[in-house]
Amino acid sequence: MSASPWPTIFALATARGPGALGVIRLSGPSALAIAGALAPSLRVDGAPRRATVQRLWWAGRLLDEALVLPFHAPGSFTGEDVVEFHCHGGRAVIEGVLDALQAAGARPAEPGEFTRRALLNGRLDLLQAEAVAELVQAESGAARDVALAHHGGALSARLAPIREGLVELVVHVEAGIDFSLEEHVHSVNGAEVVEGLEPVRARVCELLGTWDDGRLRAEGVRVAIVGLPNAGKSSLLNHLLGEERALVSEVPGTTRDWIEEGVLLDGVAYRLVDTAGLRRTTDQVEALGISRARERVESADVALVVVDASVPGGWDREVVPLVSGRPWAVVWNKCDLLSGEGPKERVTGGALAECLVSLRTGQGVESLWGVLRLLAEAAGLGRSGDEAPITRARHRASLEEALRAMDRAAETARSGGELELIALDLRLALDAVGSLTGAVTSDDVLNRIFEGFCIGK
Ligand SMILES: Nc1nc2c(ncn2[C@@H]2O[C@H](COP(=O)(O)OP(=O)(O)OP(=O)(O)O)[C@@H](O)[C@H]2O)c(=O)[nH]1
Ligand SMILES: [Mg+2]
Repeated sequence: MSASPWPTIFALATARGPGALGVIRLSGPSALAIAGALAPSLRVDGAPRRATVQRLWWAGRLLDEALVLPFHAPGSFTGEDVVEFHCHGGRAVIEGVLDALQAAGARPAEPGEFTRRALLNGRLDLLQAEAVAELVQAESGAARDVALAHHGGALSARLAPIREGLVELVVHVEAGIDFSLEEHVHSVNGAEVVEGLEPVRARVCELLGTWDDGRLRAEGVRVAIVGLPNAGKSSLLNHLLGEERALVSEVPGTTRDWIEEGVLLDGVAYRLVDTAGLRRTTDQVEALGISRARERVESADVALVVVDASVPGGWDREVVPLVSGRPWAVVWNKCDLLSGEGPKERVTGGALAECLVSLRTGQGVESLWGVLRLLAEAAGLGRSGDEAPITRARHRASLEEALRAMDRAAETARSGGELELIALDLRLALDAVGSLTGAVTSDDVLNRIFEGFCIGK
């Protein structure tokens, strides 16, 4: 039995609902004893990590015949004694086993509680714990690759030299404070601090430079589809998805609320957001839709402006201030209705690309994917080429905090300021870096991170 101070917890680790298998996890000091109470033939003191088929009973009733897999502390995911029950995935079977585990003395796990224990028992650091959630949520190959790199410790490894560099500097500066009167101790001077900070700073900046790429790979590229009513925005969404997801009609103002759907392109997820056509309207509901459309564009990484090429006034220059600030392109649509060469109007205001298509006949639509890729790359996709980029706002905020503290320390050193002040800022930088891996982390931060987990992880 492990010496864990926490109660024994359980949860269904696989998705709820009928399935071939439902895996239930049990972790904590009483895990082996509780497993033994359900599975009388289980040898709880037997070899760990050996799966055996067991009949599970409770209150004289047979609940399932399941594969039971015990792990002994500390050699388990959580670092505690753990038992996995690979049950038949039917609702009644799963409910029966979960009820029995509770009756036998375990309690239902909170979201992320298994991973949290793994963290607290030193089985994972915080970046790796986050990667567990990233792996569960990964929709694209790109997101999976980044999550696996993080899970394998690649990002933590990038932070190690940053930490070491800062620790070395802190030691030097603090020695300078403590032994300033002793001649045999070399007291650090300002120039040495500034010089010593240089390579550490460069590493932090390099990591910060991976943010856009990392976020786009991990979360996907948010693409806002905007334009005047009836331009063909919903037709474009449907075309890119390959299904009739949004209503298309000749009535201007068909789309009211925004519609978001994901699609994969070259292993990267694109989150396409169709929005209400932009126009002045007295219709209250439509106006609400339009204001939501504006919000979606503001939070998008890139935008596709759809324009009806067949009508004069199809190009709406008022859209430019809305989409600028992110890479955007113009999709001239309805080219099947054009008699001459191309649209008579010119786009004004910095579009990255233009393409001429007919979403009705399919003319030119092959170019749309290339345009999307171009926009995504302009937004930063693939820019870092880094195996383990930073992916979360938390990562960026901590690194920026470290950078600010380092810059303050350098400034103090340059202007011949107190060593105490320099040491203080260096320690703050160290804390900020430490908060990334969880070396220095408050309960509040942990709560916020694990809130995002699902139960059973
Ligand atoms: N001729 C022609 N008609 C098209 C083309 N693309 C879309 N349409 C038609 O244009 C009309 C409007 O298309 P939607 O996709 O609903 O346009 P929208 O921009 O989503 O419109 P709202 O939701 O009202 O803002 C529909 O009748 C479509 O069938 C095209 O390439 N050629
Ligand atoms: Mg529409």
